[in-house]
Amino acid sequence: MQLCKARLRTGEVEVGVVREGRAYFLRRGGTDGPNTLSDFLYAADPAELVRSRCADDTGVPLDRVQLLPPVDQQEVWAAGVTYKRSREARERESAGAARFYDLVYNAARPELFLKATPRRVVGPGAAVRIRRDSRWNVPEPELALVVSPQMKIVGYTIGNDMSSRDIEGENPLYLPQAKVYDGSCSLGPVVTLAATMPPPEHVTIRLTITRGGAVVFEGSTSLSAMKRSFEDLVSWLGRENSFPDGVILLTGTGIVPPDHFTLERGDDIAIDITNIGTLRNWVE
Ligand code: DO4
Ligand code: MG
Repeated sequence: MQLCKARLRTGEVEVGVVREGRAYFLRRGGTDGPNTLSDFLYAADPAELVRSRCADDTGVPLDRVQLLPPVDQQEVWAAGVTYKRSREARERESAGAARFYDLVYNAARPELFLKATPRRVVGPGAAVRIRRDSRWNVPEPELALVVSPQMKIVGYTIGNDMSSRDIEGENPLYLPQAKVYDGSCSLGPVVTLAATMPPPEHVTIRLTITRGGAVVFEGSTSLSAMKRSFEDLVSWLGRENSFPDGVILLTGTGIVPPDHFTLERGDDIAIDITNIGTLRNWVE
């Protein structure tokens, strides 16, 4: 089962269940809720609550609504160097600090960083940004975990951890500037409920970058190439850290374009993940 958050032509924001290219909006519950996407996702039985709130109508084609990023008040965090490909790329870009990437890849404690606040997140079809003070930028296609305030993984969505490789490579202490800026994160198009997600070995992540109608980069990886388990990442994230609104956790990238590649303004980025869909953005 997949849920979305959408803005209608009237300007109203609704939560919907997505089936065969249509969104079926869910009846709100007034002052007691459920009202927000989080209310549905964090319910004891999200699928049952969705079924009980689904209006008996014909729904709306998805291309007639503006899909919003599936985030309410949550912070977005990210894990890093969880795939060998990411470790290797970082070792090359950060000659002076290469050994730290090898250390973190093999350590028990993962790299975790605050990636975005909701205001910095864009949704499907919107523009992600590259920093004006950077020359080397890439998208990072990542599976995103939707985690409840009780630190339970309730769903999955697609995340793009936009990164400035020259800033990160110059000095690892610049990581927050390489990673966190306006329009640096994209999420969507839907949240697939945890119970309906296939096991990692059956999940493929694909990245396609198109420039002026021509594909300039294509890559894919299997989720099973990830070094750490989701549960391990979530348990480290929850150490000495509470998330009353829940949290979104990007799980790291296993796809890095070759070192000569950088994004340009106007590029189209499509990230496809099995059983979630395709998150498309353009670069501003
Ligand atoms: O250490 C830098 C960031 C790593 C990252 O974002 C990733 O591996 O996806
Ligand atoms: Mg990343």
